[in-house]
Amino acid sequence: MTSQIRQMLTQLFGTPEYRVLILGFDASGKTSILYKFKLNKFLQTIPTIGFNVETIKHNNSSLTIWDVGGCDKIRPLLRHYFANTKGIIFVIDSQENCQYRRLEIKDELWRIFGEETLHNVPVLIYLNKMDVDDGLQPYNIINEMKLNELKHRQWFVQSCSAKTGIGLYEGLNWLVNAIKSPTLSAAEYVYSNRMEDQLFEEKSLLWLSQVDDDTNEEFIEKLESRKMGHFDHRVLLRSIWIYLKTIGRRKTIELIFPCIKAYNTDCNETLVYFWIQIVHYAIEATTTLANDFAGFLLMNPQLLNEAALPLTYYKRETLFSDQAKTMVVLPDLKHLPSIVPSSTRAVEKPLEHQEPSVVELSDDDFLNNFESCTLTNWSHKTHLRMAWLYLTRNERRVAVNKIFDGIKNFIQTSPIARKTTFHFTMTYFWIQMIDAAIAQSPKDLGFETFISVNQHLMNGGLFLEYYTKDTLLNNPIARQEMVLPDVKPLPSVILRAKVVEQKF
Ligand SMILES: Nc1nc2c(ncn2[C@@H]2O[C@H](COP(=O)(O)OP(=O)(O)OP(=O)(O)O)[C@@H](O)[C@H]2O)c(=O)[nH]1
Ligand SMILES: [Mg+2]
Repeated sequence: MTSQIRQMLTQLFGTPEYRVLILGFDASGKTSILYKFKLNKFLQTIPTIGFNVETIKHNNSSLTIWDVGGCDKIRPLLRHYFANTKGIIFVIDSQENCQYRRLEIKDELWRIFGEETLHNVPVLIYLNKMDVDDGLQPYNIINEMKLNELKHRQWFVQSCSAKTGIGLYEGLNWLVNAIKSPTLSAAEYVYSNRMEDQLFEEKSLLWLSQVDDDTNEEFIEKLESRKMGHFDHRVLLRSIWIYLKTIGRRKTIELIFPCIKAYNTDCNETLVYFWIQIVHYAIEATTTLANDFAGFLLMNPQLLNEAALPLTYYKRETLFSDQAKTMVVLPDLKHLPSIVPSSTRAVEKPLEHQEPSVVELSDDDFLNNFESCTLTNWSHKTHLRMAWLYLTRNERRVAVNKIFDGIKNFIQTSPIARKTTFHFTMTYFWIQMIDAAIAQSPKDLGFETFISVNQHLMNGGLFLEYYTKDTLLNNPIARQEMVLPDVKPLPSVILRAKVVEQKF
């Protein structure tokens, strides 16, 4: 709806045009950024003598961007470019390790802030060259440039790389919105209507498919030593999730606020508390054994709805009131979900206390131990992992044979399985359920993530949705051969595979 209205207004009044200046010291990457926007290419540049000017279209606006060379001789002439400027992009090289030069940058920034003609003009600071390791982080810049002392000025620090393009559009989105809504703070910007559009959906999808290559411990270490390259909503959720699971709620609240404040000056206490509550609720409601955040998000994608979810509990004016920013205020649209800790929830127990052989062994070791009948655990989850491994590593017919033969062999040989007897239909039932879940899940998931997105498989009584007890359990024939379900048909993997083939 909002986008339709926007479209109509654009048709009536045309595309708004804004003049934006890119400033910053020499070689910080101004020209590279300009041409990454214009041509989507990382060009070989030479130091700019004079200026480059390009017009780009962004979010229904037209930006005329002036890139003025950063060398000392040109700087005093900059003033001539200031008139009618609606936004400033100031580029800082994140690899700038000379402290003296950083002091010069600070002086230059504050000189710009003091310019009469640039009064009220929003300033986006790009911390460029993030593709190179160990660079400065936004909080270094916020502290060193004393940005917190700025009054009556919208500003935003965005890590980026002209080389890879990362962060560039996030920054530009902020700038365009700040130009259009002069009173919007950085946090409010995220919750403004514009985030409800396609851009937001793309971001959510990206977050959902993101693979974390650091462990939870490494993540917390980076967070607490203030080495996190950026602090976005996904980072907030993951911090809360790890803290809640490891140190409990009271300590989470104690630790999370100083952390956020170190990275982001726009810390709205009510919002942070809101996310703690929502993540806590999701943990309680999700009986996942998996200890990976990506799996948790897959099961709770609503958490990524950074903009809309809080506004289903709070009126916008309440959430962004001065009071809500500095102390927790209660929601005025509906109650926050309440947390009733469940004593039976498996997730509370450390993973290693549950099923050591399932959790600790590598996939190869697990299968070797199964085949040599030395596995020390014969639980439902062990069955699932064994069948999942065969089905994901072999063609279906081969996998089914291996599972049938493997189980029979294990039952005959292993002392821990003596009490079990082989059940043909039951085995086939689980193979079918696991195969159907594999067909529906993203590829290349580890076992724990696979299980966390297919929690129904952990329900050992799932067969009762398909068979009556009499047909499956009290029926000797079902033990010897395949008996068809009498409640509803099993999911058909072959059919689904065909549909997928046709689509592509
Ligand atoms: N690795 C890396 N190098 C970058 C990046 N952005 C710019 N550079 C390099 O930094 C150098 C300077 O880039 P320019 O875009 O010319 O810098 P500038 O700020 O326009 O410099 P002046 O015109 O002299 O003021 C070039 O060698 C670029 O290739 C980046 O994101 N990553
Ligand atoms: Mg240049």
